[in-house]
Amino acid sequence: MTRKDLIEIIKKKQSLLCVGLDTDINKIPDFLKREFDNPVLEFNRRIIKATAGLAVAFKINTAFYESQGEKGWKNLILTIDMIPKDTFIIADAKRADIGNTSRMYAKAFFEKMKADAITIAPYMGRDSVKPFFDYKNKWIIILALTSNIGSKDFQYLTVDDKGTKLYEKVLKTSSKWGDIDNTMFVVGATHPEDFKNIRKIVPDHFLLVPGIGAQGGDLEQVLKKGLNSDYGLLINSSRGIIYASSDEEFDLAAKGKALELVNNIRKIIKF
Ligand code: OMP
Repeated sequence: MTRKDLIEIIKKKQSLLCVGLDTDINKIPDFLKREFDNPVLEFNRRIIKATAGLAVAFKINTAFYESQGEKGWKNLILTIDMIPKDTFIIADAKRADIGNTSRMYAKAFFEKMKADAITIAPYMGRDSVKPFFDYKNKWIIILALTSNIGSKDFQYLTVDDKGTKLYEKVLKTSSKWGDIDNTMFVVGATHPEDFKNIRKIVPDHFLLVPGIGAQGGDLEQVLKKGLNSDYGLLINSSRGIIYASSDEEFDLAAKGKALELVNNIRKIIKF
């Protein structure tokens, strides 16, 4: 998907929402497990159907599928097949390795799985990310400032005598590896105070922002400080949407939560 296509979808749906399909077999409604051979796929089917009109993107965290072995991997591919074409698909796999291996990861997620984007850990540097850029109209989403408490362990450490923080260095260096048409950055909504600074370093890139909902991130501050002239933000919520209810109408409850988030976005942005 191109940047132009993504912006068109944002305008059409009047939304920045990314729904996270972090589908945990232990958290889905019991009735699905009683009534369906493949309850995970049925859960995803209903969540996708209920929220696709509001979701610009779906983010599939591969851990929830890989943990289920062969069936999980199949469900990952079958889930992607169910997602409507006018939606950006993110494989949240947090990969990157020596170039020879990254080429195989790129093939797995961009060719076999047909994701539009993959999340990437930048620790191994340029050559570990380069193979992902060989795919036209595919996106690399680089971890910059993550939403978790442990983000403070390394990401705020200073790396030179000018006081540059590690996450700033990641943004400055890796933004030159690709361009605004194929690179995004992960910035957690739990760090609203850093968005202004991040926008000084990468004013034009899209940011994938997890941490809204279950992790308590600040949506209003993220929007006020993080928006750019092309919107430039995808706001992810996983548990806060997909586990809104465990009764038979869980999909309607998920749609309600998605709409609540989208309405909060629409209060601040005029599409
Ligand atoms: P919820 O907290 O349930 O909304 O889920 C957040 C999702 O975003 C999970 O799939 C996480 O793995 C992912 N995530 C973070 O929570 N924090 C980050 O810094 C980065 C990600 C990510 O790359 O998506």
